[in-house]
Amino acid sequence: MKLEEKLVKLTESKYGKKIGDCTDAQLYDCVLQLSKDMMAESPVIEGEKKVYYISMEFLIGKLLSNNLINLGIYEELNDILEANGKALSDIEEAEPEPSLGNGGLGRLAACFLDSIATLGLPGDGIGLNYHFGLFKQVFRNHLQKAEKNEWIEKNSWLNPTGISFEVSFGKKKVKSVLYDIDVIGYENGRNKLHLFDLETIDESLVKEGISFDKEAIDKNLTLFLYPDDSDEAGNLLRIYQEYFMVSNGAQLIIKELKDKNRDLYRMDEYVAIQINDTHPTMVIPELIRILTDQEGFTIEDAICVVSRTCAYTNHTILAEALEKWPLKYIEKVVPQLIPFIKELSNRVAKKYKDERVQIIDKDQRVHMAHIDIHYGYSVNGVAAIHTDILKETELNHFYQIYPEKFNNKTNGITFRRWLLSCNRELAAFLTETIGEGYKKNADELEKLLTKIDDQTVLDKIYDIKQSNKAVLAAYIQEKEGITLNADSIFDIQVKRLHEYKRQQMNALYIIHKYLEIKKGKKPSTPLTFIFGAKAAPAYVIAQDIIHLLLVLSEIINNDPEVSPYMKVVMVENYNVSYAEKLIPACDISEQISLASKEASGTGNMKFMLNGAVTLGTEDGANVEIHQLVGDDNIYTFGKDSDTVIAHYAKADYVSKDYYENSPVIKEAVDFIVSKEALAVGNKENLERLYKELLNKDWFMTLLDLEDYIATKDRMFADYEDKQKWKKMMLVNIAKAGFFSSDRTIAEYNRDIWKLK
Ligand code: 26V
Repeated sequence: MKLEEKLVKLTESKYGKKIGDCTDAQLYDCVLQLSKDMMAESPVIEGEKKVYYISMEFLIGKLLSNNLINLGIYEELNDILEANGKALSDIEEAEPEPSLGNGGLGRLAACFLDSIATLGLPGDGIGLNYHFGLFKQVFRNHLQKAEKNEWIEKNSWLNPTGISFEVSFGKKKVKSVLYDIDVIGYENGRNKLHLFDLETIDESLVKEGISFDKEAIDKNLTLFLYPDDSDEAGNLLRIYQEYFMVSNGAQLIIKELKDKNRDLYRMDEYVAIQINDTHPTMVIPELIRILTDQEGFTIEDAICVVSRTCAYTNHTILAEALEKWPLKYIEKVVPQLIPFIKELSNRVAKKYKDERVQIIDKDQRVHMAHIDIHYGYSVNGVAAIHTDILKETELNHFYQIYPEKFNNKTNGITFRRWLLSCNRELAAFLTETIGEGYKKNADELEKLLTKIDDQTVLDKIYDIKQSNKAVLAAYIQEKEGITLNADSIFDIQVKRLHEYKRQQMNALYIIHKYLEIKKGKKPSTPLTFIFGAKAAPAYVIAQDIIHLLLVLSEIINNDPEVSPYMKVVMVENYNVSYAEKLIPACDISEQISLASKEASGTGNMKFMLNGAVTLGTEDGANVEIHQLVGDDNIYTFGKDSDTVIAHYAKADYVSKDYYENSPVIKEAVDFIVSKEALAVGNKENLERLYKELLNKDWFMTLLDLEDYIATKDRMFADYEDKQKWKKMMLVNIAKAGFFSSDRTIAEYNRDIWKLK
């Protein structure tokens, strides 16, 4: 049956209407069904060996447009809808966005699933089906408030499977239900994302905002992602969630092996388990427990085969983000794992005396990463500099023991979503200019370099950017009620709010610029500063930084002397869908983390691919972007990671010195508690942030501020040279091919998974 006939049949049977008479929501429902039916017909990818990517987060975003592209029917459907007076872009708006991730780590997992399927590799995701996901952010009185994000509708991408497992928390038993989401490769077969849910989940437990009874495990387990971890009940719930996921995951993996009559003693020949950060680490002792308790393995055999099956990815060196659970907590949640964790720990203690490599430390805390490193066969970082820091500093004592386990896998992004889907105009122009090949082989983007002196190509890339900026300006007008000048420079920083990412440094630049304009020094081209960021509800300083940004936005946008020259927007509830609108419209990509702290970053890659120029520190994947585009096509600044690491080692960074020695820094920092700021903002929030910057500034904002101001000013001046800017845009697009997650996944497979 032809596509149009299928759709007509669906709208008739579901709603008794013709295509043109349906609402957008009804059409979304029908197109969802149509896509699901087509995906179900696509062959499941099979092979000798399969990878399970196990992760507490899969930030998949809306799926409709991506799935239509991968099914190869986007254009045709677009035309059918248009012929009936409908727009696919409106229908896409009707899809709710699942928020099953915090940020980069979760989004990476989603990009990886797309690439695994696209490369035709057998590989499934294992995660949790959070009913309200990560919170929805709203702003009230210049402060972030958290609300639940309802995304599961009667018809959704979730397919019930009928599969259910029992999970024991000591004597308490709960049952799971498994939902699958089909993951369709680009013009290729199908894998699955397995999302486990609690059979007895009770949504009515959530009363006000995102608060709920944290003790009622049999009702609350899969309500939210990352519940508040500031108290013991929050921490325990997190451990309950982690164990629920890995126990279900382990049972599913063993079931699939048995269904295929595989010999469990040779599990490693059929399965690779990629552990996404330490959150799923308990899968190691859990598998060992199941193999010994239920499958008759000796502990020796169980440890041996599990260690050859599990591989670990590290995504951060931040000490506060490395999981170290009190043994007591784990004992409370899963007493049955304790003998196994102790056994693994004792074996290490017997062999190595160094306190730094122990699994259970002197304070009876379990270092989850240490389980992964001792009892996994691969340890990888996510960008070259990050892996080097792991080897040389953070995990050096492990690198000494197991040099052969360490390897780097620089992150990547799926070009299907982050170019073909979010920037259709640019993708079409690239196809016209360099052919179709880049869609399957991202390195072919380099062909664009032959057009560096082709004025038509340069002009067109610039024009597409201008048109994307106009689209974004209209969207922001509608959503945020702020009028933007589409001819201004769009400078964008979107990512989770964290002090190490230094949104506060960007805010200080904005204050500096505002004061300059007040003194009569006006920028040649108006400036638009756009932020998007959610902050963990319990992270006080992060809330204060959001407050400052909202206060600055209010002051600046309403100052008639200044607002023609600069505007500041903090968009509400930044998520994947918002990213898809912001990234194609960006001129300057802000990647300004304190060197050594951002493991990789992946937003940096998305912006580059869409023709933005990076303003960044030598951190994470920025270093590799710099190497690829060369000094002339990126703006770097700030102290390097060696200098920063030395400051920490010597504890000799004193922010007050920088404040006192620089009138420019002093003026900007003082503004935070000026009469003007306090007239709009809260004393408590602003004073706390001010004091933090002066007396602590753990992530060294003031260390790089002067260099940041100078480099950013130079960048704005260079924007005036349109020809130069257009060439920088072109080089950035042309060199982005390396950051395709297809490349990353091919490397994971070559070096770690070795699927046939
Ligand atoms: C977690 C936490 C938890 C509580 C306290 C503060 C804190 C700070 C950071 C984190 C991050 C955990 C791991 C993570 O999300 N890493 C990100 O992984 C991305 C994909 O590899 C990478 O691009 C980002 O640079 C890295 O931050």
